[in-house]
Amino acid sequence: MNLLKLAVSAVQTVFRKLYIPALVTLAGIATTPGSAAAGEYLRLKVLVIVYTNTFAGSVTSSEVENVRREVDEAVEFIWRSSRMRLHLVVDDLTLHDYVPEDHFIQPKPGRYVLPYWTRDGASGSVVDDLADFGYASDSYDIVVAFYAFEPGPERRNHFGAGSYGVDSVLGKAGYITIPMTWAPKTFNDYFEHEFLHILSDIFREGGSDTDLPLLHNGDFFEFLNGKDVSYEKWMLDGLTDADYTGKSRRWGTVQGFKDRDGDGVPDYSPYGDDLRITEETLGSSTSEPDTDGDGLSDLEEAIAGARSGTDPNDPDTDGDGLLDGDDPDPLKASGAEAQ
Ligand SMILES: [Ca+2]
Ligand SMILES: [Ca+2]
Ligand SMILES: [Ca+2]
Ligand SMILES: [Ca+2]
Repeated sequence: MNLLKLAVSAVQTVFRKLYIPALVTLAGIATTPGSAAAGEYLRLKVLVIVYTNTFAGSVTSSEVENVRREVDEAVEFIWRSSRMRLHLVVDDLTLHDYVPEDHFIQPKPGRYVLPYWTRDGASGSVVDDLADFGYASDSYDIVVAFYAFEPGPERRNHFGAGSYGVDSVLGKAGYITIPMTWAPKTFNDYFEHEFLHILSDIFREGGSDTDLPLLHNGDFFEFLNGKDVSYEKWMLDGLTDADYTGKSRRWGTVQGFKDRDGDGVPDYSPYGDDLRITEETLGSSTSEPDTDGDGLSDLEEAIAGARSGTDPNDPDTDGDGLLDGDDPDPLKASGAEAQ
């Protein structure tokens, strides 16, 4: 670069820094410091299998529907908790073939877990089922197998959820196994917990120095923070944008999105994805980071609670007279007792 070019370049930089904002202000157009017209999220592909018929019980089609609904809630929870940086694309497979007892392992006596292989290499493993249905290698990042399991009195506490880490099935996918014993009440807790194990694995194997520690200290966390604070949300929220999208990994793809006001909330779902929360689903402005002017940005509103947010179009969501941005608990009217 010669001196003249360097000088021109410097002048252009100064011009951009000083004069363009000045002109925009003169023209009466609001500018947002640090605004960006785009953002990125990590997209992981997940296959959710439901085995409806096992030695330990069977489930009805409405119970299968319930699993699908719960998984959908978990997808929204993960989207919200990650500050809209992690989206799961979920495909479904429901299998009615009988799964006999000897397909399960017992990591502890009497505690059943469905692995992806079968003991003694017998046919009918999860891996065999995936091959039978023609799933290609590396087509998913995570495979989850829910299975019918109704513990009788003699099987009380004899069940377990688990995860096997990445590179387990279909080439690179991590594997999660969850009995349907707990559905629907504590179902999502287990899904989200096991999911975090796999996510930790994906980050670590992908060369990230960010680990997800304390995965089994949820009870202690609850003791410190109270029951209303989600441990899984805290973990996901603690990761930076660079943790989610800054590394190139074998798992997942990084997807760009339009964000004209730079508030971190996508204007709408990119083609092919069904993002659970966008400016479009919220009905919020794509040109104002704080649509209702209450001091909380549209992103802060959307992620205010573990499973719900404040209203980006209502400055006082709980109607107690305190603006959402000034309200220590904007989801509960001050003075109201916990339900
Ligand atoms: Ca936006
Ligand atoms: Ca707001
Ligand atoms: Ca609001
Ligand atoms: Ca309020």
